[in-house]
Amino acid sequence: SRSQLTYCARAANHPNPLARKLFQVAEAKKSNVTVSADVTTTAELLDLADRLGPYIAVIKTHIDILSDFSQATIDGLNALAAKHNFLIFEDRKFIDIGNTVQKQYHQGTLRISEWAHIINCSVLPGEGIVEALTQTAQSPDFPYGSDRGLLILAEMTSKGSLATGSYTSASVDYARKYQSFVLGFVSTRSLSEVESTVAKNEDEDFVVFTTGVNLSSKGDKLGQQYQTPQSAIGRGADFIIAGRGIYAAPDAVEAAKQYQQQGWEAYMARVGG
Ligand code: BMP
Repeated sequence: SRSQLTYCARAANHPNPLARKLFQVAEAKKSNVTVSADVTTTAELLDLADRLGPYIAVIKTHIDILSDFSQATIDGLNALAAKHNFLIFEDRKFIDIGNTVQKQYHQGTLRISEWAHIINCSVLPGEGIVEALTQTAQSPDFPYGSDRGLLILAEMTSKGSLATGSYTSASVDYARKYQSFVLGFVSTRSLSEVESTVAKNEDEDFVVFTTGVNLSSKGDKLGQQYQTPQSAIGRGADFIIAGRGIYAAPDAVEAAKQYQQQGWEAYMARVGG
């Protein structure tokens, strides 16, 4: 199955340029770690990105939690992404009618399209949200070409999550329908076997990002539920996302190296390397 292929093989065959780049970065850095850099000032964010940069494939931001977002945030992130060869994922979780999300994504206060290679959305509003974001990214005057992609939030790690069943299968439907912009899913497992009303293309290769990864905790007091890198990758994660497990560790750099090593070993075991 797809999950037994190496990142290298998937990079070679993938039709989407950003998916190819993701796999190439993972392979080059021997890292499938996405750090969720949930800090609240630009200085902390850039400092974390610079120190962890060598060990991660992707940095995930919640740009609206920064108390001092400005052009310096954008410039700093872009410069560090180039310096350390990582991609930027803004975890904005668009969830609105098409006309609104187009304005939230492109231009607006946060200018997300300017600096985030990867964005995500919920399909709660229906197919139109995916259609709208795809249309914006593929319009002739969109300046960032094919260097942008979308993940569909198909499941959530919080206790009692309602992102299950028909919501999750609709996520797979829309991923299949808008494959030119949809890179894959944020989910807790591979979704290629989930029932979908849209026929599966035998060559399809959705990228799976799994949040809620932590080596030393089972959850938090607000309903977060964790699994280990081994468990996430065994269930089909291609990229593991860890926040507090890394940035709140006594030594964030040591923690990033540890997640990198464990994530890579689990991947190697999966592909039989
Ligand atoms: P932490 O590893 O510190 O629990 O952080 C998890 C990160 O992943 C947070 O940024 C959270 O917003 C995000 N996240 C999640 O935890 N579960 C989901 O289902 C989807 C998420 O984006």
